Amino acid sequence: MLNYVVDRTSFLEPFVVDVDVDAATMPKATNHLVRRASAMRGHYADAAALDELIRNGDPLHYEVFETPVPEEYGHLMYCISKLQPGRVGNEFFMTKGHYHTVLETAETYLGLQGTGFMVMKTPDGTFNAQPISRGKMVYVPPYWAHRSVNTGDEPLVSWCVYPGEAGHNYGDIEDEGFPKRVLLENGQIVMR
Ligand code: PAN
Ligand code: ZN
Repeated sequence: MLNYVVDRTSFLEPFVVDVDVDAATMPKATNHLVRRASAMRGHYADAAALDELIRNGDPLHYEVFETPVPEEYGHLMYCISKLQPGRVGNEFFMTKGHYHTVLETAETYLGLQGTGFMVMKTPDGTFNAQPISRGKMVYVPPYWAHRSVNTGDEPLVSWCVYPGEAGHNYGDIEDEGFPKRVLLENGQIVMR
């Protein structure tokens, strides 16, 4: 018989969670994070365009639905991320982006609806961007800060999974900024 000792990692009973893939919600989510345009100050190049958006109703930017498990080594956090379409000036709507506090932790993002990019950066400044849409899974390896960008005209919905102990570090990438922005220029999606 395999012996096990429950010490580093909480023991849970198995469970099932309802995920409404079409509506992009977890109906019984206990955590529902909502970020409106006003939560995005400092993130877009065109601060005046963001202020204008905030004055004109402060629209919903993105939501994250989670039913959390212990934030511990061994567990897996999972969530739905739903980012609205739109632009601030010529820059596509995006999430704040973060490093994981435990930098050596990865994340998978399976695209469910919409189209966009996962833009990523290492602490030494290396940049990468991968397309995401229904049926594409972006693997965000350890060490990479990550931000989703919606370049389409419907919500960009993804299913995220990451280690329980990962945590979110927003401050460092906010100070550094991502090396490139995703913009609409002359009808073309460009990164620069
Ligand atoms: C995702 C993100 C979610 C929102 O669950 O947290 O897309 O983006 P921000 O956290 O950058 O505002 C994830 O990457 N979790 O680790
Ligand atoms: Zn993450």
